Amino acid sequence: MEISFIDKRLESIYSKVLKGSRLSKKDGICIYETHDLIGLGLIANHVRRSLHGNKAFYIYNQHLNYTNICKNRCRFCAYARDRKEKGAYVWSIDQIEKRLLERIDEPVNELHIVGGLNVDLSFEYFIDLLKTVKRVRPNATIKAFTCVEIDYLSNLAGLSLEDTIQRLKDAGLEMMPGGGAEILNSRVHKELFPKKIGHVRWLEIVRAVHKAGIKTNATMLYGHIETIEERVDHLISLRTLQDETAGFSAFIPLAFHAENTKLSHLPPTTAVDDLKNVAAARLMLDNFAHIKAYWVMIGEKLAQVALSFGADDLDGTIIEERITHMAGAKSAKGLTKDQMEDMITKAGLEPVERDSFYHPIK
Ligand code: V47
Ligand code: SF4
Repeated sequence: MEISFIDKRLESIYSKVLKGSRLSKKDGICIYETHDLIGLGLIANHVRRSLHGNKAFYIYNQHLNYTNICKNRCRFCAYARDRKEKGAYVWSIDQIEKRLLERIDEPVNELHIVGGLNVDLSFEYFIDLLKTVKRVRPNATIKAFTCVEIDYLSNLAGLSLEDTIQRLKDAGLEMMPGGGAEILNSRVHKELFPKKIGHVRWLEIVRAVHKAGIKTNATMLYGHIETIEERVDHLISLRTLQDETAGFSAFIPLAFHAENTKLSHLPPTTAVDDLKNVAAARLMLDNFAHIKAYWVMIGEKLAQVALSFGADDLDGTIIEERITHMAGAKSAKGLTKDQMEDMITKAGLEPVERDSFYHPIK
């Protein structure tokens, strides 16, 4: 397809994409700098269509955030609380079971389980949590814990990383979400989340998890203090690790929400930046099969548009999102299957309900 670009720099990016050549750091920076949004979208959509044709995926999932008590207190987080602070909570295993049973008649396919680093919880709590979820919902995939939690659990249990992962896997862990990466860079780490593991450890844990046969997602939290160069470096770090392990399933750009955080003076991300992040991911991450437009963070309407800017997946129904809503997200807390399908159909695409591993649900 001939494209007449307003920004002529996109011509060489398009010709690399057509030849299947890998984009460079300079190309990545150009993707973020360009004002030719439609030209960029056409290139990203070309890649998206060559990988997935007319299909757009979604999943029937449920989020469970077992505690918001967290010792890390990252500056961008509105969700975490100290133990005695108003609004702090931790769910007992019985409460988790009750939450699962409340929705047992719904066709939930995946349970997305993450929480804060709560020093009152024992390693056995996590094993019990996984076993309980598997018992109550044997047919749903357990996608649980970020690398931050895995690092914490390994210290808590006094076990090696490999043994920790194996114990969790034996108890029912099947996949891991992509959170906790934020921006893989020491400057931003020091400024925004100094108590949390840094990028070297994050990548080390992902490598070990992939080696243990567990697929994970990857994310990037953008729209705070990071530079364009740091975003591109982040994407290239993920791409390099994916070359080595092939263990990443999807990438999800996460738009920063500032309300109720230590960075509440920062403006929200713009629609243009949100779409550029989706397109940049699709173009730079040539070895990732899936890019998600996370409607919770960019809103339902823009997520629908993002399906034409490189995204092939809208994540899921979710039901009860907490982390972004505590930081001021105005999107719904959950969507129905009909709403997800309607968004996709009205974008001219074919909705495919999937499981955690992108197998279509019959
Ligand atoms: O790790 C925290 C981010 C992540 C804020 O893998 C914030 O399928 C915006 O990782 N504004 C958790 N973002 C969410 C996450 C995720 C979501 C959906 C799907 C998947 C998946 C993973 O949310 C955290 C952090 O990076 N976050 N605070 C905030 N104020
Ligand atoms: Fe804790 Fe995660 Fe919030 Fe950081 S982002 S304070 S690790 S819950």
